[in-house]
Amino acid sequence: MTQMSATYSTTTTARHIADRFVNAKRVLVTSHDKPDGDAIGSVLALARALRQRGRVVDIWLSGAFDPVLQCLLANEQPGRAPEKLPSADYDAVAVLDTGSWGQLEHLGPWLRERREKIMGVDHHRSGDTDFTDRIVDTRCASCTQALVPIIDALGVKFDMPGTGGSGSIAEALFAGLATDTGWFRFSSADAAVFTLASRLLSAGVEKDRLYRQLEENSRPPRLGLLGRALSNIRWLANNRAAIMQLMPDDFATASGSPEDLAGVVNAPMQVGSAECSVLLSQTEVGIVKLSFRSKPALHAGGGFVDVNRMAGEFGGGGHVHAAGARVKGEMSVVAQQVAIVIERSIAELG
Ligand SMILES: [Mn+2]
Repeated sequence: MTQMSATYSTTTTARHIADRFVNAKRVLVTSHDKPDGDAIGSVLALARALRQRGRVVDIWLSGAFDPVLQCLLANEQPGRAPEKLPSADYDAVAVLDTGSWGQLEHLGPWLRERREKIMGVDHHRSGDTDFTDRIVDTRCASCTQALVPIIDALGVKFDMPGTGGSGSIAEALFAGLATDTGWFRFSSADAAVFTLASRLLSAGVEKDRLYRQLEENSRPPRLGLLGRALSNIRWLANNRAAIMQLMPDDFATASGSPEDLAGVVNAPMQVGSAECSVLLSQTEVGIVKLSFRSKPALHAGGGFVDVNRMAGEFGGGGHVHAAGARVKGEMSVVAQQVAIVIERSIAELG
């Protein structure tokens, strides 16, 4: 499980990581379970860069992911855990966008046996993996941003005009950067992010097409689930926090699945007083999935709800404004626990 750790930090240089990859004949590149846009963008960007350097690279993805992300894969056919585990001999393994064993459930045992071959690249604050060589750059808004110095050290030119089309390194980097910053809206989208975005757009990344493919490409059940979530919204702490719940019945009625939930947790953030939103969803008996979002209050000097910490109380984690957790228990009990944690966090904020 994710835990705050002072020792989860960079141990080496981008140059050293690049050299280790160049010295490997065959490389496996993977990321956390249920990969998001940044996880898949990171895996694709590094795999494409290493192939340009003549390495044989296999991509492995673990668990289900939002089907809209399929477009990023282009012609790529990644190995999929847990259905299948890698069987080739690898000289090096890259684990991207996570440093948490809890997020590596399906490939975890396979990875633990190859610990000395693994290099990690991440931008999260906390982690409990113990790979000797890793870059943990929490200043980066996405893992794809943290990969750029490594790709530069590989000597691969991903930002020349005309190198940013569909299936390119630049497109994969941009996809991670855009999705992890809420399309450049979150506070993490700083000057360095826009500088990188500019570099990628100059290469020819088609951001309008990517936006439509990634953000305006949901299936109808998403709206069904959004409607059902909004219909049971509960406001806490003077309308500063919202809780929504989706039960197996809701998924059945909407003909939806957890992959259709992308963005549903964000809806309450349209409300001015909302500083925190939590979506509780249940599709398996006895398991409640928690999704947290927060935004700073509008009033001057307002702090914000750290949902990474909040998710941590439920064995999960993420970022200060977006985090998640999986909890064993009944919906009504978990919802009550979440409400208590929210009330307390907001009371602490004042
Ligand atoms: Mn990320």
